[in-house]
Amino acid sequence: MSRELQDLAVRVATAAGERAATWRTQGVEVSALKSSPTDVVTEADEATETFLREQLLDARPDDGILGEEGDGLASRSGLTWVVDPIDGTVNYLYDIPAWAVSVAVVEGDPEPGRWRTVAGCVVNPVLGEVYAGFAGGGATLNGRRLTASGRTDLGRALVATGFGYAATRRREQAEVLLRMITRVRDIRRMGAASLDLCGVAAGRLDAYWERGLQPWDHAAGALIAREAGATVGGLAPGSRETEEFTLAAAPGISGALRAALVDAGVP
Ligand code: LIP
Repeated sequence: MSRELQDLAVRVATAAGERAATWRTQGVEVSALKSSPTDVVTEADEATETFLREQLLDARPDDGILGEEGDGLASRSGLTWVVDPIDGTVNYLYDIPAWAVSVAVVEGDPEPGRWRTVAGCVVNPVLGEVYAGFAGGGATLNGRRLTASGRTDLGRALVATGFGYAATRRREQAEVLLRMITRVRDIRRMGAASLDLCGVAAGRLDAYWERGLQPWDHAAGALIAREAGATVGGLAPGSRETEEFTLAAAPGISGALRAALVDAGVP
């Protein structure tokens, strides 16, 4: 069942990514602002989510939907699809090739920290990269098995993070980064949480952390990173990834990273 759900996620996310990439080449307009003047949504975000919903409900009409751009749909089957039609919206708006379609399916209460993620897919259409995974089945990139980094020295770790849209939170996040930047190899800020999490799964990053992620930002990428052997969760050991805090790291540095983040002032 889990593999079949993964295959459905791959099919619909790949098709949605092709449509979003086509719209990108035709030009993109901001259609609305959300939490701040820089938190934008484009017509492509909305149209891509509509497409994802149609495809998923056509295949599985009793499932629920939790998406970034539309109203929630309660599940009658116990499964809910958690979708981000375009993660990395600002990158998409600027035509920076670091945006993704993220599709996950979760079992139980569709709340991060309470759900059980069953399968997921993150597609970067510009690079032709399809990350996928299912619970207990491992994670892949274009069919190739993924394994998280074997890094054991935080001082040689390449880490990624991100910033919220609210100025006050961005200041707090920058102050933490100021204290962290001398404790790691270097920092990357890609602008799409799903790709950051998949970067940890692929060993392209040794770790990633961020506060303030929405459920659809991390649902698929967290599963893929976990299935690749990364330590994934909140700031406290054993906690789950939520809006409060999301971390994914090579197991050999996860403890040191958490301690350094606490020391750097992460609340
Ligand atoms: C984005 C996240 C990213 C975060 C951005 C933004 P969106 O999601 O994927 O990690 O740093 O501020 O929230 O808004 O592009 O779907």
